[in-house]
Amino acid sequence: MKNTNRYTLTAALPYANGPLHIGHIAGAYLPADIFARYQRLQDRDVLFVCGSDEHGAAITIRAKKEGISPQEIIDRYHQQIKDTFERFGMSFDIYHRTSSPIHHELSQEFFTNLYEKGEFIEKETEQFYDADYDQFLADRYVMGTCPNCGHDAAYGDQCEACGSSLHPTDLINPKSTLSGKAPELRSTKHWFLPLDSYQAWLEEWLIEGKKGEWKTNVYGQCSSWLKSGLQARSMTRDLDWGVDVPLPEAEGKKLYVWLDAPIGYISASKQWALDHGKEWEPYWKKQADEQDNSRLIHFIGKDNIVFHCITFPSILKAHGEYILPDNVPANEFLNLEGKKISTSRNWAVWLHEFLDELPGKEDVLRYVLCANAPENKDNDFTWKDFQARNNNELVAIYGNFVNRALVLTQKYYDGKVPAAGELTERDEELLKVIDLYPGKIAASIEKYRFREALSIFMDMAREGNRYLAEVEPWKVVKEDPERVKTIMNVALQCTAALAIASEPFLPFSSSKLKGMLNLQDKSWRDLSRELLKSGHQVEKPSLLFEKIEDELVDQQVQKLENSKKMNEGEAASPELTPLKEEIQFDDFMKMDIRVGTILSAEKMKKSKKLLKLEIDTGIDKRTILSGIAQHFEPEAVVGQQVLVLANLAPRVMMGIESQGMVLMAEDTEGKLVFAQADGKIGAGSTIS
Ligand code: B3M
Ligand code: ZN
Repeated sequence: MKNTNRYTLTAALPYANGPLHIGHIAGAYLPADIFARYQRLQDRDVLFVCGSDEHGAAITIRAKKEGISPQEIIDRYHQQIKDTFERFGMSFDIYHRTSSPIHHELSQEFFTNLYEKGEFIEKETEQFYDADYDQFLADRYVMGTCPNCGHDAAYGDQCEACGSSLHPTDLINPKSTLSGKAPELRSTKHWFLPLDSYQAWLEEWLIEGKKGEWKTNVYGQCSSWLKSGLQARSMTRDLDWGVDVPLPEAEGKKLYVWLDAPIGYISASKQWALDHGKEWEPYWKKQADEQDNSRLIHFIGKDNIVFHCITFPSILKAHGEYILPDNVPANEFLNLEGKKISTSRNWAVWLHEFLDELPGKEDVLRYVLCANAPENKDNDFTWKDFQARNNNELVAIYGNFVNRALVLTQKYYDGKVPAAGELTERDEELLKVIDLYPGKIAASIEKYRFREALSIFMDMAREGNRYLAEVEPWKVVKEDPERVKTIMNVALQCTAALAIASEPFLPFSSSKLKGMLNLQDKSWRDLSRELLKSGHQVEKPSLLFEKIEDELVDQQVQKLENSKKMNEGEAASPELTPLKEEIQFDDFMKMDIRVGTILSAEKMKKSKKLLKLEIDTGIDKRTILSGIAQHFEPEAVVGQQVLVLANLAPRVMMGIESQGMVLMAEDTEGKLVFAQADGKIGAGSTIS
């Protein structure tokens, strides 16, 4: 039997390279907070940790983009993220950061521990190097043409057009995003974790051991990773930002961010123990009796599954003194108004902006993001649904019931809970709900089914609301005031149960309602059909939730649309790649630009971006692949006169030779337009 008294709960460490949005919250943080609050309410020993992930290319790319140091980036966003989590009611025991000395030391200890055990393989590898910047290039610092789909801005680790994962040396025409030049290949030594040698153990610990226990989306992804066979992964990088590799011969090398980041959960725990005079080992180290091992649960989004289920457990296993994750209930992704959330296109609801613009609506957002959580498949957030759930559920059911119960108690009994008389069957029906529903909510939370748990909570409120609507105390009170005392006692017991059971999901309104009921000292263990004793004083009520009007929703939708337009405009001035090096007049004179006509156009099967064009250049008819498929339908460009760079060296993409380039420009909307071409085809470029 597993120890169910101590829990070590972690929430993915957000990169300190930008603000939080609702996708982060729905994916990892809200489920974690619900689970942590619930376990504390069961009087369990919970350590709930999080912190900023402050290393890796995500930070340095942002710093380069803004022309400031990585330290300035992480200081800005670490503070903003920490504040925003606090305002949103995230109940971490500590929100730490991986740039801290305690984290660097622990990460280096881990590395040294594995190094001294001979767990790493040392290997010389070829890596791209930018001579102008005198630095090796991390995968995201190399861009080029995707060998699979021809996308001309694929990154060294992934092509975002066709999704294939790449190695930088796969790219056609690779360029450094620092100097814009073609990088050199230089050899460099790195230390690899031979994940393949953990394959058998992972198949036993995970595939056998977690079958039926872990969520199918998580278990499925791990199985396919293991089926495809694990490869050795480098645990060090040539970077100027991160945790130093603690080896004399590793000058200038840093730990791979996915080696140090999960260790951040442990270093945060160490810091918490220091801050509070506590022990951190019981939450992370194997205990003499494994029954006393803490239960380690990682709350993450699906893009972090492999690191939390394969890499980090292998590192913990190799170290030998640590417990392993008991569960990793990863969520899928949340979309916004039917589209993928995109930080670069500002297609997001930023949490700090939500809290600024909709003060007092933290619980509404928690409610909606839990009710719509992408627990087993991607799901969508719309402002209309946000309004509907607030008005039709929180206001019309939960808030309405609680308000009626408290208003009538004030009106009839000056806020004193009346003694119940003889119970009718109908009373018994609602009291049975109070007996049963908290247990159902608990069972769902224990299985990480938070949507289900929340809907059971709302059903309990619905039953209370239905009870009052059916027994109508406001009518009965004239001829049978004794009966109404029983009704109001029963209704108030239900209100008290809702106040306590809502805390994991809706901590702000739970605290407010417990205040109105004078129940501040009551907890889950006190839940019962007789929680409120007769004579107990309750306070004058105020509304738990306010109706949300259309204009508030319209404002938010308009704000999204505006940011989309603005971003399309910004796209017209792509800041992604720095200005290329200066060319001379003679260089320009080498270009032969002709006016041509598009004779035919067709989409390419394996590419979202390319159209295959047949063009009459006046000197010949030729094939050119052009990255305009997302801007024009093939039939719309046939007959179009275009400017063709006719003496560009041919290039093979997806097996087809492209002989030249069609010149395009971007308008202020970020749409591609043909560079103006009119005149007889074949006309050459003249310089005015
Ligand atoms: N910083 C989050 C992400 O991939 C990553 C999580 C680390 S958890 C140790 O966006
Ligand atoms: Zn591609």
